[in-house]
Amino acid sequence: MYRLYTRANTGGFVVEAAFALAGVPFDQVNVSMSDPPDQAFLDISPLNQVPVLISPDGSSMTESAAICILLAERHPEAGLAPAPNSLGRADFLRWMIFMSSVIYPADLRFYHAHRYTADPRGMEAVQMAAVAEMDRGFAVLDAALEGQDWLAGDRLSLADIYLVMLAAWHPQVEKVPSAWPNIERLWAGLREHQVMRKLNASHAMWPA
Ligand SMILES: N[C@@H](CCC(=O)N[C@@H](CS)C(=O)NCC(=O)O)C(=O)O
Repeated sequence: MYRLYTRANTGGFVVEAAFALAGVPFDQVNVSMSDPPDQAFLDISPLNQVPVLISPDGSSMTESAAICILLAERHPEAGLAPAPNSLGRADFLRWMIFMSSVIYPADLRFYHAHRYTADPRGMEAVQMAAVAEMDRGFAVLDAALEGQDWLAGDRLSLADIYLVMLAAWHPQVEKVPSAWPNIERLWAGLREHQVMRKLNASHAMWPA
């Protein structure tokens, strides 16, 4: 059985969604932010971050996008991602990496600004630049969704859920509908999705 180290309102959200959509059982371990960090957890997550996936063979991995791609690959029957060699595959890989390497780190710079400057007076500037970078990324994704129901391929994939997760973390979330209407359209649909509703009940990513 898989084990997932996760926490409410974190990148564990999209991985939990993957398991739920695939109907794959997993052992959920809710990790609290501990200070100092727990050594046993650092052994599997050197940066003390969730999510962490432990596979049935005992191996562990971090990185939300990589975990999503792996689960989609291991459970192809669930259609968590466009199939390899299908038309949407390149978009799926492209946008998963884009989101995890451009927008997610900008969230970290906003929410952990003290890590990104040695000058406490610089924190506000770090946060402002982080929001600007998020906004640049969301504009690219909104344009990619123009005239399309889904970010990759012709059906819901983990890329769409990843995007909605990041949108929900935007520190100025109220601007999403007017700034990025295509993202808002996608999100509006997913708010009604049974699996998302159930997950949101425990993660409280957005108002129910
Ligand atoms: N690149 C990692 C980032 C994971 C990450 O930053 N997780 C956050 C929660 S959303 C965390 O555990 N933060 C605690 C910390 O950085 O101290 C991924 O995509 O999984």
